[in-house]
Amino acid sequence: MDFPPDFRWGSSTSSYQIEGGAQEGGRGESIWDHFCAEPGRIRDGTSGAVACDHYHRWPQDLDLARDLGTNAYRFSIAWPRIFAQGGTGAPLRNGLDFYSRLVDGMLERGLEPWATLYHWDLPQALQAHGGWAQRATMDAFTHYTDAVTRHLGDRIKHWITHNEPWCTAFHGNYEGVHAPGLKDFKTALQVCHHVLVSHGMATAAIRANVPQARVGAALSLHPLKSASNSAQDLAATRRHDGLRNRWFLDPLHGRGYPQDVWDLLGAQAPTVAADDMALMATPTDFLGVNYYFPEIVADAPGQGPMQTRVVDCDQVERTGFGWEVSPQGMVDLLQRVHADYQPRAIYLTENGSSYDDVRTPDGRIEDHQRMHYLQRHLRAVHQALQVGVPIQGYFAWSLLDNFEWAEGYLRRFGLVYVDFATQQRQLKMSGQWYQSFLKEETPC
Ligand code: IFM
Repeated sequence: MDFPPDFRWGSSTSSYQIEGGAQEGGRGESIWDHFCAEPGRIRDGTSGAVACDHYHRWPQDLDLARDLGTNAYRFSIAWPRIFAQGGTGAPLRNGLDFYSRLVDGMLERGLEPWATLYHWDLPQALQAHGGWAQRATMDAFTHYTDAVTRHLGDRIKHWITHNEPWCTAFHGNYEGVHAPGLKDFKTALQVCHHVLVSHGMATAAIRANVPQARVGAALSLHPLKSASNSAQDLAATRRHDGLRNRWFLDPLHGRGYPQDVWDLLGAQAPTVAADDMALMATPTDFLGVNYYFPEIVADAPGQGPMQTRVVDCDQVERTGFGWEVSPQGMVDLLQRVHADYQPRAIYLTENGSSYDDVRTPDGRIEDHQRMHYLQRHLRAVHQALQVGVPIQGYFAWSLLDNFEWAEGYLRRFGLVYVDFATQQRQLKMSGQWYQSFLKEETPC
């Protein structure tokens, strides 16, 4: 199975999920440190304070990424390591130096660095002043972006402004299951708006500092199916798509917010300033797509902001996390995004699965299901490429088992198993398979 010769093959991680070292180098508190300390927020009562201790063990982790045979590595920068309070003063030298060493480590190992600027660890000091619901946070984010790109832009050419703005806004501020744990739809929409505008502001800052930068955002997108062919369910699916997918895709591609959703929001709609829509539409070089699962949608009067519900269908295959496994959904989604929006390039910036891994008596991790998941999704990428979708790379989520947000350490997504008691790493069978696939020894 042929993939383009310059295709990026990678794995993906994020700062709060792997770094640990929460007290080191002058790092400030993030909203996730704060959230995890509140009883009942995290299913197993843990936090990312130590996580994979990547802060100290990064050379070993980058060795693992290199040994997989990947040529790129996606990671994120912890904003509170660079600005402990998130303000507009001088950046923390220790934080910049940490990422500088990390990036040098990637380059020494033949891994192209792909940096995400915001993967959810907002400085708590900013949240104390309203966080992303305040426009000042957009300025602070631009200031942080400016400092980081001045320092690392000589070596990092690929920049992702935000990871999954949907989660930032709605998991964090409407459902209350992620930090900061609010449950207010209007706030969530305002947060979402500021995140999307700040994407444009940051893009300009990156371009100013980084010659030949390639910039994009990573969106969590879902292919949707209607629960039935009834007019009600079909209309509900369209509304659900409006908030889940088009609310992000449309403004980033210069179309403004989808009018049908805007009309439904009424007084909940965000406040939009004069230049906001133009900023959100700042041209990018690629779209990052994080694909996990499709959703089946039914009409549900009175339920949720779009009067829709996601139907649980027991006929489908699911991961250990309960997420539907649908490689065809990935093909459908990629084709749809290409047809409707024509981004210059698409990267699968995340895709992966969580299962309960167990060691065999002789100590191996035989994660057949994850391996099979990976194989089928790589075939789906290939299928989408063959019908003309401009996919230029695939980043498996995740290199390592890590802190899975509200689920704590109960969900393992890694190609590498982490024993959190000893911090021992061990390549799983899925990781071995990816390795042999990348060496072109095994087809997918
Ligand atoms: O672990 C997360 C990641 O931080 C963002 N995308 C989805 C992953 C799995 O839930």
